[in-house]
Amino acid sequence: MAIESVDVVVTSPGRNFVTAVVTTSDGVVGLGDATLNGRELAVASYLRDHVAPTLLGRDESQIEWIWQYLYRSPYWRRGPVTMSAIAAIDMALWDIAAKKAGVPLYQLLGGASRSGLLSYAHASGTTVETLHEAIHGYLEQGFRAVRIQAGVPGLDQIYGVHDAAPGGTYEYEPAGRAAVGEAMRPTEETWDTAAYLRHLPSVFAAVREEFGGVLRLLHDGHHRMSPIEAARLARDLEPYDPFWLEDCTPGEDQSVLRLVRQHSTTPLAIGEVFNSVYDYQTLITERLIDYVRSSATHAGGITGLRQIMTFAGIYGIRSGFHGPTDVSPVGMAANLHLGLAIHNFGIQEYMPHSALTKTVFRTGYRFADGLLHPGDAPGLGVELDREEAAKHEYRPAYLPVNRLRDGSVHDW
Ligand code: GCO
Ligand code: MG
Repeated sequence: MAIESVDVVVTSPGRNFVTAVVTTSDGVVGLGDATLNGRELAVASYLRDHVAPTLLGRDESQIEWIWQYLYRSPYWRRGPVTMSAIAAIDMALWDIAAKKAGVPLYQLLGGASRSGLLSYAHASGTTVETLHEAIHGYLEQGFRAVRIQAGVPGLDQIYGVHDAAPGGTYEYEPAGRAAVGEAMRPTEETWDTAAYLRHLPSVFAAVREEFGGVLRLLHDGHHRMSPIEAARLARDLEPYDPFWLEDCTPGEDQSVLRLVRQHSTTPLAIGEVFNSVYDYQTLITERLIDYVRSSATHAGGITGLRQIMTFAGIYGIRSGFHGPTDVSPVGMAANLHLGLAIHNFGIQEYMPHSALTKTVFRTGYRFADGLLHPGDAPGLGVELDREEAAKHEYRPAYLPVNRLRDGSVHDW
């Protein structure tokens, strides 16, 4: 059989998503996530203009060959736009292969290595009291692990820190959005690392005091620290037994993690902005991290992410796949199938999509007792309702920009 069409669907049910829809000559449809937060249309064009025409008529069962073709043939390699486009095609081809076999995708990846995937939720609060409320809310839902982010005295608005909306819902969408057809500029937030470093250990202390020692606590540093600042925070959080400290420094310079390692035993997670196994080369071979944060969506699909996890497995490093709302339900399903199959699974981030998003993407994965499972429908187990999708036009949306008090642009 052969690839008959590759369509690209851009839709915005509450936030933007880009989906590749691959259809074979015998009528099987596969879905792949190509959503790159804030740069969605660049990937849509890459797929439509540069990838789709080269795939028509090719044998859709040659998943590895097509991955290598898309990776090696354009001359330009890696980068988030290219790798998200490759990811979408790769996921769609795996979806098709599993649908043709009549099995959930994890069965083609070696079968289930476990009964479910330990997942963590995003708990945050502008104050310690509201943070506690959020954690209590997630515990009631069954979570056994939470990422905790808190307001810092003196800073107005911090990325990822929100109190529950009226009615007690903890859903939030980090990217600001314009109206259809309108231009927008990202909002700017003021950041102060010294204030953050002074405050955060007291938040961990308060949460441990309220919730005891068993609950798994994670924290995301959003790339905001210098190496020595990161080393200090990792050391200061140690008494509170964090599950991990994520993105403590910007990811580009892998060697700086050596300094952080010298000063603490806090487990480290990094990689949501990485795109390939090469981004992890030093981190993995020198065991500078404990968890791989990539998602199938931004790391070349199931094939790309599996390469990373096989490499990591040799060094005892585990997965902590990126699962924010900007990874679409299709990308999330890809993470879950791979996570269920690999031996070196660690934890899965779970930021549930809104009810509106789920009217466009019908998902088969389920959450119970702190664990996610991809479900047992053939393929990835996600359906795209194209009629519903067409009702939600693309709207420009950007993550906020981080600036210091003097106005200079800061990492985040
Ligand atoms: C996380 C993240 C996200 C990202 C977002 C960027 O750990 O889930 O850091 O909130 O910032 O996915 O697109
Ligand atoms: Mg993160």
